[in-house]
Amino acid sequence: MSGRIRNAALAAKVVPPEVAAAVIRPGDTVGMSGFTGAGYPKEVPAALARQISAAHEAGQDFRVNVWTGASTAPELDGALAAADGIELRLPYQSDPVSREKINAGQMEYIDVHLSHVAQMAWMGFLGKLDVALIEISGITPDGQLVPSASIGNNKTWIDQADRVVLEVNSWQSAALDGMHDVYYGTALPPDRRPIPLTRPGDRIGVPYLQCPPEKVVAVVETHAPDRNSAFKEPDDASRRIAGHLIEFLEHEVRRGRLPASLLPLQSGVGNVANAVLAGLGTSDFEGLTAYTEVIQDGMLELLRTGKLTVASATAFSLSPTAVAEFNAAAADFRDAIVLRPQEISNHPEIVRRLGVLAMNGMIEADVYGNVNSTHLMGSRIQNGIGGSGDFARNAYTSFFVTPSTAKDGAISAIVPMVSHVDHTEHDVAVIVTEQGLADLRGLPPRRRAQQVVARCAHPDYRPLLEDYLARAAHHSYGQHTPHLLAEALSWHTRYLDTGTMQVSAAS
Ligand code: 0RQ
Repeated sequence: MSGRIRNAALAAKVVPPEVAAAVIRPGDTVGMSGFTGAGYPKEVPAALARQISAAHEAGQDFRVNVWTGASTAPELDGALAAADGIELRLPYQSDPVSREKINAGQMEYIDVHLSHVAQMAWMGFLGKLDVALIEISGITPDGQLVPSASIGNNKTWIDQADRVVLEVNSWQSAALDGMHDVYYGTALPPDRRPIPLTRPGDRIGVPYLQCPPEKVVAVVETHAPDRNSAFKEPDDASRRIAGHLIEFLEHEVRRGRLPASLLPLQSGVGNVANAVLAGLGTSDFEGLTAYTEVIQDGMLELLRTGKLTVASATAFSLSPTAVAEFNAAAADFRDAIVLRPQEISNHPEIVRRLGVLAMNGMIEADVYGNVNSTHLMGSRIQNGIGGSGDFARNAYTSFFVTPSTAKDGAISAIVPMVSHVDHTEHDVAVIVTEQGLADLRGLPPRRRAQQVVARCAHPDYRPLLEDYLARAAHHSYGQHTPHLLAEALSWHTRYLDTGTMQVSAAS
């Protein structure tokens, strides 16, 4: 035993992963821990996948519904999807095997705002939760659960499930103990009270997850790393996006629209977001704070250098190098990092109160500022909306960033009309590409379009977009938000027909 299970009653429930997996039956709904590759169960899902495969080989139907915090890793989503073991998945995922199954119509997927998931479960909108399968990093002598590298929806899964299976992972740093803040004060309407959080570093809850011991049906010990891929070194486009954004923030400080230490930062996942954080590291800003979902490499580095004084999130999302650095010095970060349930890290009330600066990636934006974060060519899901909507709608200023083209220039990320809408023009304040930055605040639609095309579109596509807008200005049904509907939608079909938006557009 690793010594992480300090409660005798729960230590007596330790079993091998296969025995724990057998608690899960065909048709069950399982709430699993895990958020952006951190804190997900490592061994029971794989054992479950083997049991599902064996059942399929014996001609039996065996699928489960999987709810998580957000994306997990190959040992969970990948293994279960490869075994054709998932009937329905929610909320955010980024697993390539699952993505293929979802886009082939073989797996159901519900894409939900991350702050909504817990309350949807409490309200009963999602159906019954049978099992909670939760990675933790330890158990206290009095049976409280020390969370792992993410909290996500674990509080809710433990509360709602009939049966709880725990994976106690001794690979996770023991210094995580004390870093979490689990708020048990949430309620359903009409009994809701204000959430008493007014600064990103406030602690309003308790450090441990609570679970009645009789609900725990199995405990498994593991010693296995979180799996996250390494970030790419910021490329030229990412560095230019970061540069535009930082110049804008400096300008806003000079105009008196932001304090010198800015407002709490939220940064999405991915390489561009990481490059922006790296850019902030070399900027003159000091005393920064973060109220975000994930702490990725760039944010850890800002904490290490002292540029960032405090970071609130629900999970880590660190590359293998950064995770090794964190685990070696986790105690040094304990006062500067607060991990919370995702219904609090992403809570609209708090995001609005703090005045968060929200920076998220996107697939494409249209000239009027509507943003597609999820669907390639309007129908093929990439990941999911994740927390981007929680932050974008409620932010002080919401930024969306992307390179101006995809697929080696064959696709423009600025289009007349997005092929799928995740964030409407009402929730998008600033669009940034490597070409420049369009500040859409306070602009009516036609002026927004002019700014987006002039500042953000790639020069290869700018004339096509200008031409579109010029003709729409004459032939559109209405002149408030001019569009040529058939042509707007044909941008995407041009790519599907010919492999480029541009060649066909010119023809
Ligand atoms: O396809 O993999 O086949 O090459 O889309 O593109 O550039 O690698 O994407 O890592 O920057 O993520 C929006 C997906 C961007 C992400 C998104 C193709 C492109 C590639 C992926 P290939 P990149 P990035 C908090 C915030 C929603 C959730 C969120 C995301 C693939 O930021 O998931 O914000 N956001 N959460 O080639 C067709 C276009 C394209 C395109 C890119 N315009 N048309 N294909 N691609 N642009 C965190 C959480 O919530 C957990």
